[in-house]
Amino acid sequence: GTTIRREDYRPFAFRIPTVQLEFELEADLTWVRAQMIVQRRMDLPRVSDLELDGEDLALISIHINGDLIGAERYTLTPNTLKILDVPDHAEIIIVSTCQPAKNTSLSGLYVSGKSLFTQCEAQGFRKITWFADRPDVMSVYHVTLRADRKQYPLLLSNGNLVLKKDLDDQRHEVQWHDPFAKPSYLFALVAGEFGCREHQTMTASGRKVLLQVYSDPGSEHQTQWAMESLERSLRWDEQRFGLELDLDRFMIVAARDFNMGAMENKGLNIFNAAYVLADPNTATDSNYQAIEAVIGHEYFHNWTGNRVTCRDWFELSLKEGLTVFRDQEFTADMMAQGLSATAAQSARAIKRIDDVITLRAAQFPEDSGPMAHPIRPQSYQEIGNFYTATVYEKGAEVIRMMHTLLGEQAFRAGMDEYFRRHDGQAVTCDDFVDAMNWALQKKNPTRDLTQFKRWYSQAGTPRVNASLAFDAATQCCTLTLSQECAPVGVEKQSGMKKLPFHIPITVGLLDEKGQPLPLALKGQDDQPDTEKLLELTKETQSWTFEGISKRPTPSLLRNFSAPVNLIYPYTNEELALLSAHDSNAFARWEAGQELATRQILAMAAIWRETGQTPAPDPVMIDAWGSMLKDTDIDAGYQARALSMPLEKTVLERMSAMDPVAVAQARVSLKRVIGQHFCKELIATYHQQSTPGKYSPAPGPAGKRALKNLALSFLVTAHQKEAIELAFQQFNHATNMTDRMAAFTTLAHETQGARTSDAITQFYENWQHDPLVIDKWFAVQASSPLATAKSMTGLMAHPAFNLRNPNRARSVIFQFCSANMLGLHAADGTGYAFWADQVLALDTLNPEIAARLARAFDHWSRFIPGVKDRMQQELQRVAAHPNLSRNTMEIVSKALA
Ligand code: DPP
Ligand code: ZN
Repeated sequence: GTTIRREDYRPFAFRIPTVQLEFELEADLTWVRAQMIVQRRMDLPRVSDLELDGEDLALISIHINGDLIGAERYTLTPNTLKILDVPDHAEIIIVSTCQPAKNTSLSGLYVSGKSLFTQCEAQGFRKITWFADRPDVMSVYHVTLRADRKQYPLLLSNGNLVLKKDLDDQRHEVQWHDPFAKPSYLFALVAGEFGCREHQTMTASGRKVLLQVYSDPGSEHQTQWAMESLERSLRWDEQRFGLELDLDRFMIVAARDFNMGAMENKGLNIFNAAYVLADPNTATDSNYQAIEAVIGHEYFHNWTGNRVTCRDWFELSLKEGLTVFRDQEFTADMMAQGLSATAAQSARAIKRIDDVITLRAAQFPEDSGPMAHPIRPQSYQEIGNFYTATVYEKGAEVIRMMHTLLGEQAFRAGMDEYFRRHDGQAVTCDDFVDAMNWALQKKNPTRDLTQFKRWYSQAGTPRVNASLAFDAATQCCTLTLSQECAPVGVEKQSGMKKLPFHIPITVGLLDEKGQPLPLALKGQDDQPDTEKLLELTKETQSWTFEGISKRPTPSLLRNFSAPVNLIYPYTNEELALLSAHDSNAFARWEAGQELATRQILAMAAIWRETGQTPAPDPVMIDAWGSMLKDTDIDAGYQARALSMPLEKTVLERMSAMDPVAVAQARVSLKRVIGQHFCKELIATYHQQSTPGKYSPAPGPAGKRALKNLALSFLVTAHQKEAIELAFQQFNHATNMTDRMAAFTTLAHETQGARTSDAITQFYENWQHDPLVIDKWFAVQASSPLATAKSMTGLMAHPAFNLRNPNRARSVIFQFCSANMLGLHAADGTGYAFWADQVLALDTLNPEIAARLARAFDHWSRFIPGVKDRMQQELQRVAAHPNLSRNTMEIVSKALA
């Protein structure tokens, strides 16, 4: 494939200040007229031809300044239209057609159900009309939509509604105007029949705005939470960042077929229905939380992404990292709202824990594999492959580190400065850091973020080794931190010399009772705190604390203050001390997880040798017992603390990954705990009931999480009474959270007629709701009992449809990336299934196929036997003729 490089960026030689689009919308053939004002940029070297992008379009005509031009005035290749020798100022009209019903890629203009939708990020607009389809060309759009009144009663586009009229032939016309200049990737249109929930509200400055949530007719009762989340998002951005909605109306439309989570098109967000629709009977607590987070995320893009956008796609993290950080803070603030200071700290810790679990499960593996890239990549073959956990989640971590280094107030000043400098522009990550640097230096002129910028250009997860030296004679304790980060991914080939990162590390020290010690830096602190932010900027640095009478236990990387692997030679007893007493709720959770991870690793090693798993260290069992009995802590927090670490996170710690051993060891440990604490778990189960009306609020959601965790431990332990409880809960649950929890544990841990009845019954009760049926498929595909053969059976079910990404994800992705035992079955059928599905998806939807292809990124790190078979299937995919550019980039990098 062709590699596109960041350093090759050149500004576009023309401006296109206005675009008028006209559509005659029809599913089979849509006619598009694009009229644009084109002005040659005199501040740049002169380029005579106007080169526009296009894909799968049929050209009908081109006019320049009123004249129809002939074929001698342009050249046309499959993906470019070059108009030769254009005047300095020109009005260009291009008429073309496209075929939405044939568009299975779900990028550009496409059909979903009976409706038409668009998805233009990153490069879908070129499938609608020829254009300079790049984010640094910003235009004011006026859009005219014409379509059949009956089939498409609702016609939406960006901005404000300016005109609506009926036409002859049962058709009608609607015109929209978006007053803000925007890049083409933020264009959107929707045509179809929808139900609508509306809400009038006021911005902080007193402007009236109309909020609308559109969804399939009859699903309006499922959009209340989405609307409430949208209103909360408006308020939060006003309060925390002083940012207001800038349009008269803001629309969200739910689409059943959608490649991603959602899309922040100006004023017309298009969402995967999974992140809009919810009611207590169909959505779980985590669905509710995800909806609020994604609605917040897309809404926050209106400023971080739309008002200030990216210069080119290498700068994607400029908007994504920042907006993920903003949505994380939004959720944390919502969770902590109205709580006491201590309760708020634990609520924020829960959110942080959930985000760190995601980062470790998705981003850390990426950062150590063939697709490793800095948050601002240097090169790509297909930009669709770079909507990654690194750009998003690690990008958010990098913003969070700046927030930690600057503090809330200076960070806010930096944000204000960023908008003051760049509103209405397409800019770079450097521009953002420069604004933050300005704010940092205003606070302290001696500081700067120059070294910090390395987070944008170097990939990989740094490893920070910590050691502690205690000197009883001087009562001093010295903490030494050293960092290393070997080249990863493309860095390996380029022989890049990596430089030390600027790493903020928040630490505390605990005495032998677990009490916090004052941290008096030698000769510096008059009034020492019990927590310190250390800044590691060199390869190795030491800090000496005075007045410490006994060797303390360090509490390191509190709140996960940097996206690094921190290694310290803790004893299990020290970890148990931290897990029982650390005043930092995040670090307390982390210590317990480290204890469990060590157990699983040790058990996996012995299982591999002997087929047996040894008994876990009593220190770990005791630690779990104390956490279980600690009734002072919040139930949601307790549920996180008692959970087993994810298989993926444990695997990442093995030099030769043995997926089956890890899965077996993890389940054995869970079983031992379930058996050991049977009485306590049953008590916990009964204590955490949430009678009354369902609410997704953190309080009751936390109770359900703890109750259902207890149930799952007990069922894994094959506790008879618990299996009975699970069936009862499944049959009598009054909300989907409880029903799904019971259903999952039964389907995964039990077999027999009652279990298969439950599976049948679930389908029969919910077959009318596609999002619930996604859950039904997902539970079966992630079951330890699932095999490639049973997957083929599931895919033959009439409700399965490979073209619907949510359905493909619920079956194929669940099996290939969330089912260790199924994928890694000894007969190799799991691997062959993966390859078959990558190839099947690739002809329909390359973006989704390439995502699935990534499930084999780590093939070379597996144990012999496993890795050879994975490699063979990768080679089979790579050798397939006419592979999409998307999938080709993934498999060729994996095999390189
Ligand atoms: N920009 C979208 C989002 O992350 C994805 N295309 O919100
Ligand atoms: Zn985003």
